[in-house]
Amino acid sequence: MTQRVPKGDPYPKPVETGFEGIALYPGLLGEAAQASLVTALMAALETERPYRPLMPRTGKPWSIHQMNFGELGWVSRPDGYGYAAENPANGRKWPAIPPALLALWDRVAHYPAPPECCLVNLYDTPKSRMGLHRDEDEAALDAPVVSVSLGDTCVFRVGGFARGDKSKSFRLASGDVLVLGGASRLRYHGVDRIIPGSSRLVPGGGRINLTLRRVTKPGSQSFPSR
Ligand SMILES: O=C(O)CCC(=O)C(=O)O
Ligand SMILES: [Mn+2]
Repeated sequence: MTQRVPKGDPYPKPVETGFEGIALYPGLLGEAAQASLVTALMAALETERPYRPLMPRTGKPWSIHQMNFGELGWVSRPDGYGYAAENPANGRKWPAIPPALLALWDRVAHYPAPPECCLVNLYDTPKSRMGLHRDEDEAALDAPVVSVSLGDTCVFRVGGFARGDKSKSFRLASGDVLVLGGASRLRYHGVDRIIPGSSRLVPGGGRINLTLRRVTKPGSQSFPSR
C-alpha cells in the first residue's frame, strides 16, 4: 500500500473529511508499522482472551470481539458499560498499551496527557459491524479519540449529535488513522460493514480497530466507572 503521508513527519496534516474536528490520516501507518502492531496484538492475545461484549440489560452479544490495553478498559456487560481497571473475564489488569500507539497519540492527538485506554475491536466475521453510538463515558471529553484501522477496509459512518441526524459514510483502510475530537467529539459514528478479503494483513482475515482514549482529566482523582 502507498504511504500517503510523508514518512517521519512528526505532525502530519490530515485530509478534509467535511466535519470540523474529524481528522483523517490515510495510510499514516506504513506496512511495517501495521505488521508490528498486529504482532504485538497477537502476542497479547496469547494470554488475553478476547470476549464478545454484551448489550446492557438485554445481554445480547455484539457481532465483534473486544479486549483492552491500558490502565482502564471499556467494557459492555448486562449490568452496564463503562471503564474498568481489570478485565472482568479474568480479574487481571489489562496489558500495557503498545509503545507505538503511545507514540502515534503524541503525533496526532495534540493533548497534554497520554491515553489511558486502547479498546481493541475485532471485526472477525463478514457480518461484524458496530451500530451508531457516541463515545461519551470519558471524563476527559476535551481529549480526542484516536482510532487506528488494520486489515480489511470498513465503511465508517459519521452522523450528527442525535441518533437520527443525517449521516455520511467513507471507507477506512488498513493503516488509516482517524481522530475524532473538538466540535465532533460527541458525534454519532459506527461501522456499517467490513469488506471481507480487502486486506491480507490480519491472519485469518478481518479488521482490527484500535481506539485510544483519555478517560480521566489529567491531574484528577477519578475512579473507574465500574
Ligand atoms: O471500529 C471502528 O472504526 C470504530 C470503533 C468505535 O467507534 C469504538 O470503539 O467506539
Ligand atoms: Mn466509538
